[in-house]
Amino acid sequence: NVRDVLVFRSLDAEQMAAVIDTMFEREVRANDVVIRQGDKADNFYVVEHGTYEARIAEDHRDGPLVERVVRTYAGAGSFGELALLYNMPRAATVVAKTDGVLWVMDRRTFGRVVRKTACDRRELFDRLIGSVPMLDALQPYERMNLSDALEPRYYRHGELVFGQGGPGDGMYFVMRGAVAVHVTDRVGVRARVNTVAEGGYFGELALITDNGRAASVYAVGDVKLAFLDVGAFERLLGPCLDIMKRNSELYEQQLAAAFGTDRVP
Ligand code: 1OR
Repeated sequence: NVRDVLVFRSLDAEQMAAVIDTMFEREVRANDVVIRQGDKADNFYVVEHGTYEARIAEDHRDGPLVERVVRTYAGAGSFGELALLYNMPRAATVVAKTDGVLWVMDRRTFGRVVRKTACDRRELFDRLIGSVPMLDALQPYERMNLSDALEPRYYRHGELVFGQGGPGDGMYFVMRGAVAVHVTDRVGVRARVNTVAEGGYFGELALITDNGRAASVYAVGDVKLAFLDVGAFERLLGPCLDIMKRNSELYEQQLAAAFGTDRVP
């Protein structure tokens, strides 16, 4: 569970070992309030067992204070990073819905080991995330989680990013340079069907359709990509699925333009 924590993704193996070493277990009972909105932050929590609810109290000027459930953690996930990363009061209340077990990291260790690398990574991907129109579908908090999960990857001109027919292990965003998309049809005719430039994305289709890669992708110039693995894709990009599906309808037209409508692979 600790290894799946998004905010730990930026740590190297040594830092990861140090993190695991300092964490301790805490048992909780159903209805325990683990975090109270507005409080000063003490700990960061990783779910080992149990179900937890994050709720945000909203001010309605006249009516009563209404608490809205914004997120449920069922046996997995982590919470309490926000206030520690940005030195703010707790943004939400987190309550245990069942008995459970949490892994706890205290504020000092979080500050010492996690904060700097996690903030650097968020900064690294901030501009990218702001420049991809599809990601407007995410809330600010969801966008932050996305930057924890992204991983920079570098390619030289002409280098293969992935080959047609290969497995769909994740998707990519273009941070610098561009990529060329090539398709080979059944009789072996090969055509360049598309170019994806800065701010664009590719490799999502195999994740949506569960088929292999529909095309080969090559770097054009020196290229920097941000890779999102399929697990994080499924956890984080739900709100963008419809947009990706709609956009993928354009691929049919690109294929038709490259191969002719009667010979689409
Ligand atoms: P914290 O340290 O502020 C409360 O303590 C925790 O609840 C917070 O870190 C997050 O780990 C977690 N907005 C803010 N915090 C959230 C949210 C959230 N969901 C979970 N937490 N959302 C935005 C609501 C407008 C929900 C997004 C799905």
